[in-house]
This record gives sequence, C-alpha cells and structure tokens, in this order.
Amino acid sequence: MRFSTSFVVLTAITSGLALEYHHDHAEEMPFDYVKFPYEQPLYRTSTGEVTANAIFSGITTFAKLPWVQCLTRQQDVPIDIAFLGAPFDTGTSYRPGARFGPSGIRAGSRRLNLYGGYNVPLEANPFTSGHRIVDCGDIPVSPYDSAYAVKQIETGHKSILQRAAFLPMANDSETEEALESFALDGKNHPRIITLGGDHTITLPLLRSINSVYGPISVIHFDSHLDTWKPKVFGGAPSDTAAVNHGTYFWHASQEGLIKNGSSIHGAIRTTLSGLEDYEVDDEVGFQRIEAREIDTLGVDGIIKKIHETVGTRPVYLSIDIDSIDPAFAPATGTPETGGWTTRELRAILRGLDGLQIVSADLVEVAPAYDTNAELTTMAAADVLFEVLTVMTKNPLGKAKARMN
Ligand SMILES: [Mn+2]
Repeated sequence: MRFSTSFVVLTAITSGLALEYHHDHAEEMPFDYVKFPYEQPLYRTSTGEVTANAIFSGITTFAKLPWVQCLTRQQDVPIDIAFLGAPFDTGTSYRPGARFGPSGIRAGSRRLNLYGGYNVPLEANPFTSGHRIVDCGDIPVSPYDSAYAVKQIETGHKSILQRAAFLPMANDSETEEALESFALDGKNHPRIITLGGDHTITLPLLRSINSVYGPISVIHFDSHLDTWKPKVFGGAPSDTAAVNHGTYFWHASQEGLIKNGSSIHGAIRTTLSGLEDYEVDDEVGFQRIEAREIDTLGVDGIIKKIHETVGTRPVYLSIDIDSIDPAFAPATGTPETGGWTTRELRAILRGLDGLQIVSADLVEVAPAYDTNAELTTMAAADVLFEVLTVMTKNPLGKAKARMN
C-alpha cells in the first residue's frame, strides 16, 4: 500500500516536472552545447591529455556528433550534413530486425573520431572540415503499417533536405566564382546520410531527393538487384506488400526518380528468377558490377567503371551492408556469401572521391544477428566514415559555364 502511494506521488511529481519544464523552458532552452565548427573537447582534459573515456560513456550519437532535434524543436538550426535514422523493417523478406539498425550503427561508430577522426588515405578530416555535421536522431516510424511508415520517412527526410544548408555554395577552385547548385531551386541544400532500416526506405528517400534535384543517378552497393517487379518478388498480394526491400527500385523507376543509364549496381551476386531479371534491371536503368568482378577488374577497375557511368552528374549513394561478405558483416536481413571484404568496400568508397554525392543511405543492418564483437555495426560505421569524408572533400555544385 505504501509502495503504491509513493508510486502515485512520484508519478505526479515527475509529470509535474515534465509539464513545468515543457511550459517554462522549452522555448528558451539554450543549445549552446551544439558547437560549430565541430570541436572535440571531450577527448582532452584541461592539461591537453588525451582520454578515451568519452567514447564509451555518455549519450550515443553517430560518431559522438552533436544531437540536433532537426524534426521537432530545432528545425531552424541550419546544417550541412545530417545523420538521420529510419528504424523500419516491415518490408523485409527474411530476417527482420533492421529497425534496430540506427541505434546499432551509432553504437558501432563510437570510436570514429577518437584522436581526431583524420582519414589518412583520403588526407582529410571530415569533422574539422567546417561543415556543420550533426545527428538528427530518428524519424518516427510506425511498426504497424508499412505504407504509412513509408510516407513518414519521405516527410521526415524532405523536411530536412528542403531546407537551405548552413554553408553557402562553395567556390570554383579555378575561377573563385560560386559553384552553381544542382538543385531545382538553385540553393545549397543539406546532405543527409540515412541509417536504415531495411532497403524499402530508399523509395521514400528517392521521392524526397526527387523533390529537390529531380531524377537522380544512383550508385547502389548490394548483393541483390532490388529492381524486381512486385509479381516476381513477394507476389504483390496487395499494394502495401508490393512495396518491399526487393522492389523499391522498380517502383522508383516507374515514378521516374532514377536517371536511366547513369546508375550502377556493385557487389551483385544473388540468384535470379531467370535472366529476364537482368532485362528488367536494364529497363530500370542500371549498369551492373558483379561481386566476383573484383577478381578480374580489381578495386581500381571497379572505381573506374563507376566514374565512367556516373560522370559529373549529381548522384545518390545507397549501400546495403550485405554487399560485404557475411564473414565480415553477418548481421543483415538477407546475407549472401561470396561478397567483398570490408577493406575492399571501403577502398571502393574512397574511390568515389571527386563525385557529387547529394545524399546517401546505409541499410539492412540487423544488429540481433551480429557477433559479440559488433563486427557488422563497426563495419557500417566505418563505411559511413568514408562516405562522410568524400562528401566533405567534394562540395556540391558545378562550375558555371565559362565564356571561353
Ligand atoms: Mn541486399
């Protein structure tokens, strides 16, 4: 009896506090913990001594970046690069669990900028590049209605993407003139790195991208094509079932979201319903690099083929963690053996240096199937470190046409 009374009192007090906090302080709450450009005071004591303490303590955001509530109270904080979770897994065909991908990837990213985050092979530090890079938390996603969830993901992504970026357009290194934006409205927009989530999320993400850039070229690393017709993949017993992690690119193509001919898959090694799957894939608009081609083309040959396909066009990057072999990244929805090593995928991603990546996603991390050593979530975080570095090294925009 005493217990339940105390419980009621305690509940009343905490709700009262929450209410008071909300009413009195929500609007004026200072956000000066969000420091730009990014600083790393956590890892050094006042005497300058380096400490690892902060990487295993405290609240976990991607790479311990500042958390900005981009979708709610801090919509007016301008940003350049946002990490954004989409905890959705009701479009998966085999192992569920990618709804825990965003939190798993964040946990795997804790050591990313210990001692500074300098990327040696790319000769750049994304964290001190002057870009405002933040973790926006997760889009609220319904686990009960996947069609509704797909709309939530599109709305959440759009609400950030359609804002103006913090930095103005960068200058052309030759002429010193401001670069011209690829965006339909001519403005500089933030870039978003979405943490999935099963691969279905790429459909609402491409709808959002289309609203700012129009049809886009796509680089897609995956063991699977994901361009299957709904009748082939899932059987399409309903409109909701027809949109899943094997069909989203087919839908994207039907909606005109993908730039045909300048898009490319890498790491493909799935079995097919038959060779006609490749005919459909051609129609959707993709070139293909099979996983096994790493033995003939090598890493450099694969990078070359991607550059030749995409050129100087703006491009969206979608990475399924199952492009990596399950020996290195076992925690995924539909694993396929015979994939690339983590080292090979990271090298190929660094080879995207020079490309105009407008946004990216990393999907299909299902941490429940990981090892105790967190192989998959670490691989996912390290893969995104390469993507982030390439983005910060290559400001978006094209040089204005020169008169002579
Ligand atoms: Mn896949």
